[in-house]
Amino acid sequence: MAESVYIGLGSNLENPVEQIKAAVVALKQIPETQYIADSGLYLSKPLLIDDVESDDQDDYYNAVALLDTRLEPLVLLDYLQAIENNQGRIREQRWAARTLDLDMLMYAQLQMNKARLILPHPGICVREFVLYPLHRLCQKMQQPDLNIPGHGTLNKIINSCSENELKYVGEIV
Ligand code: A4P
Ligand code: MG
Repeated sequence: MAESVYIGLGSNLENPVEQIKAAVVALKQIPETQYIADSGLYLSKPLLIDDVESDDQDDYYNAVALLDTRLEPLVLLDYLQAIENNQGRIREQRWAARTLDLDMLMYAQLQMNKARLILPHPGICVREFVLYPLHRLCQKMQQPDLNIPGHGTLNKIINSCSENELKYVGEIV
């Protein structure tokens, strides 16, 4: 059976819009997987953690995509990480600037806590650059609400997350 999976895309290095576009092309080529739709592109201020020397990080482009897949979660993660690597992702430091980050936000209603994969993604409920694109994508799919396992419904969670300076900038074309 195919399962619905939401993927968060993010980039703030080396022409981020082109990085996101290339990632969409690559996501469409994952075997046993269908690319259903995406949120379109958003511009967001970098969310930083204290020990990252990155006060001068560029703004991010972010998006959320919906896939239907027959792949198991860890197999899909392998494909996502291969796409990141193909697009020149260097993992020096967590939360450092990056050419491409592909986060598995949700895999159906699965909850999992393994070293390689935590589901839903731990940041999902506090990040405007995840919640607002996800909400727009659900509206596009005419899906009135989405349950985020362990957290509650998207419509409720989004109410306690400010948009900050998030900006919708258009479709990914
Ligand atoms: N991993 C565990 N769970 C998952 C999951 N659900 N999806 C593991 C993907 N990977 C998952 O990830 C580190 C490890 O997490 C991987 O080995 C994987 O097996 P990474 O992509 O190598 O490192 P990272 O992205 O620097 O760390 P992390 O914790 O994934 O950070 P986030 O949550 O991706 O946040 N600001 C804006 N405006 N926009 C952004 O997109 N992104 C980040 C990074 C920070 N600030 C941002 C943005
Ligand atoms: Mg990541």
